[in-house]
Amino acid sequence: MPTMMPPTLHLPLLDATTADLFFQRLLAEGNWRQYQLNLYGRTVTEPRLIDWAGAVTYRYSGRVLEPRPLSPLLCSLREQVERTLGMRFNHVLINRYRDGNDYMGWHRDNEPELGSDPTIASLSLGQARPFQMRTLAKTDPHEWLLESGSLFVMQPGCQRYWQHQLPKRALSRIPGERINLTFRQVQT
Ligand SMILES: O=C(O)CCC(=O)C(=O)O
Repeated sequence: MPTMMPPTLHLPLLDATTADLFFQRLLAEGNWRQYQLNLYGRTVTEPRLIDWAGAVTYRYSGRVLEPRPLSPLLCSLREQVERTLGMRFNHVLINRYRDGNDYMGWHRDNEPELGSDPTIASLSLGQARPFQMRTLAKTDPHEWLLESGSLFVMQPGCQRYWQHQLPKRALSRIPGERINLTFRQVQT
């Protein structure tokens, strides 16, 4: 068992009706793409769709995310997150998981552009999904259920000493769709 907890915050940000409204509007306005990844010489299709927006270029997972303006909807979400945390973010990466078959495996958000020890604020909309963190020594994971409208904050220390994942789950347990927005501050 891990002997400590990662430095995180988990709080409700939007009520269920507002979260559903934002979810439906983001589904409709997103510029959703499913990418191919080169994994140890094999081409694999990423098990989720992505979109993004931000003021600066962000090199993420082997690709270059060019600057794109935030829509009024994304600006409004960012403002609520920034006001709640008293922090600024200049990039949002948006992941869309169509059901329990879509996932994101163990990783850290440790691209050099994020600085040495970033804070990442993660807003969940739609289907509730478990989210896990484990130490770099791969100890037993801690798990949270990320409900629609909740904000999960990975504070400094999380990307340095911990990995996180959104695990795959049986369709019978996770039949619905989820959108996750991670607000980041990319260094310029
Ligand atoms: O969808 C999630 O909650 C996790 C997203 C994530 O791990 C990431 O964007 O790095």
